[in-house]
Amino acid sequence: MNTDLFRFTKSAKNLNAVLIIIPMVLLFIGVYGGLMQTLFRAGIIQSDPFVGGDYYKGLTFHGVLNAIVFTTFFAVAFGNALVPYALKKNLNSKIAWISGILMLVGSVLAAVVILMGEATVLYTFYPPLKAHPLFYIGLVLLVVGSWIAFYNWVPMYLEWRKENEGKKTPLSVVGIFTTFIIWFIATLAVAVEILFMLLPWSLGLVDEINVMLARTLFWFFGHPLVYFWLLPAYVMYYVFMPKMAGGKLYSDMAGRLVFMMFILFSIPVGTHHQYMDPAIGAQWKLLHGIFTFAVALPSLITAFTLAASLEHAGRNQGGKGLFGWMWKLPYFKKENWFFPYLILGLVIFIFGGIGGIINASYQMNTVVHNTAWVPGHFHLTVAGPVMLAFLGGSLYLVGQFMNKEIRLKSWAMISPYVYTIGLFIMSYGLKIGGLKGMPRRTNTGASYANPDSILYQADWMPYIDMTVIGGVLMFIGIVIYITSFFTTVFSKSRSDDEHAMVTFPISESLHDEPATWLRNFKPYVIIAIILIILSYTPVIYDVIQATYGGSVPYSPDSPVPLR
Ligand code: HAS
Repeated sequence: MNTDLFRFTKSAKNLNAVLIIIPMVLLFIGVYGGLMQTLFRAGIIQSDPFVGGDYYKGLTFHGVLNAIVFTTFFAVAFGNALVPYALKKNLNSKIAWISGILMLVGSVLAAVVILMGEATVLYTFYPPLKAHPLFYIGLVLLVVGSWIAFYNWVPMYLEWRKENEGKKTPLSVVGIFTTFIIWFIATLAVAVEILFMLLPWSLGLVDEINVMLARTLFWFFGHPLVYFWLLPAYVMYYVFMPKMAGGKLYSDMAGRLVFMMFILFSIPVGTHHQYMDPAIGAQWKLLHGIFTFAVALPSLITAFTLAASLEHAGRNQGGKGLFGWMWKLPYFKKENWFFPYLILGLVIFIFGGIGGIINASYQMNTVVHNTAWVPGHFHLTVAGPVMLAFLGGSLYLVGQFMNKEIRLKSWAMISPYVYTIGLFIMSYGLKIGGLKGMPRRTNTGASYANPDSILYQADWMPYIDMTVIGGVLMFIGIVIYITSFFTTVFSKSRSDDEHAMVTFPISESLHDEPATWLRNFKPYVIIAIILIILSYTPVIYDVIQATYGGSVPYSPDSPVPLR
């Protein structure tokens, strides 16, 4: 039997297809919202036909659908696919469907409430901006659904370990479990924020809310959230990409070390988003700053390991000299349409990562915080490597789970190039505009970009224009992708037995070190909990000490309280 193929049950295949297709529709609406943002900010349009004239409603819709809904669905579908595949065990479809349905109901609920204008709170849902209770309930359902998906994989893993004593857990499973261990710990804080603070306040059971405490709990969740986005992409880089490039993963141990380091350092860093917030002592901000530099280390290890893997692949194919191997990689091979999604994401991440390290440096942060530089940074991370890997991954998964041949492969291959060019132009505009003081989350269309306004800033105009050009190109890239995606979805299925099976391009490793000290999650989870307690206890203590009373609700469009 070919061990590269695995037969999923029909129910598991249908579920995974649904988990990819429905969020893809939502993503497309969210991406359209992104295009509207750039046009709004440039003053080109005054009103988005979909959300009316409300800039902040559009921004909330764009952020929640793209950054929270699409990513969570993809991570779950990816886990539902890779864990059973790598362990060669069947998914419990009933539990998986329960998780999927909860996620779907939650996301649709949140999206509808946003569209009704009842949850204009942006993707960070900071109080004192207040949403309708159903928005928070929608988010809770989405998160609980994703937890259930994770618990569904645990018995399979334990059973596999019992049957395969002494064997290394497949790297893909290590990566997926790392992603969801981080997600589970991080979402506990946001669950406390929602259940004990936001919901009672939104239901009118209490009048005021402690804004600083809510922000702190949010960022306890919010920074690890970025690694919840990034790690499925890392799984694709480590597990799929070397094989697609025609080589092997340079070091299996490096991959395992990277994932364990993320467990240790992803969480005790959230205060770097609050460097400019009062109520938290400078020494605790310094501690979180140090851990932030620690969490950049696994990405630096990744940069070298993947570069070595790609070099190995390029040399395998006859690449010579110092850089000759680079030209041997399959950048423009239609049959290898997935590779560009990964390699372009990596190139983008060089710049996204450098920006992150700048943000993490306290003094630099004072220059860039709350300016357009920050969206510049996060478009080079979550909208770059993460989005591209998830788009490539979604097309691959839908082909596998619906037994389809990928259609319009040249379109699928060209889309990430168009998107990446647009992304670089847009992010450059945001970053340089930010350095010149252009604020983030501000409806510049109505003010800064309007020559009749007293707030008009001629200095920012070239950069605002760059965001428009880049944003339009990114949108075109996505349209090209969506065309290939839905042409594939609606094409005729392949019915032969081999195509009813699922396969993934799993790379072998060049150096397959035993790395016995990296085989068990437990010690890393325990150390992570200790680091979290050490770093967050004084922060929470400071916040509670320094704040008293609370805030009544506000709306972003109105300077007066809602009541
Ligand atoms: Fe960040 C703000 C610091 C990574 C996302 N970040 C944000 C926000 C988001 C976000 C969404 O310290 C805004 C939140 C908001 O709404 O307010 N970030 C960092 C640091 C890293 C980092 C130190 N961020 C990410 C990732 C994200 C993300 C990943 C999403 C997925 N970030 C910050 C800070 C702030 C912040 C502050 C607060 C700013 C403020 O004031 O508001 C690090 O993890 C980055 C490490 C990365 C590297 C790069 C490694 C390079 C690789 C590529 C290798 C390339 C190869 C290709 C091999 C060191 C792996 C070779 C090419 C060939 C052709 C062969």
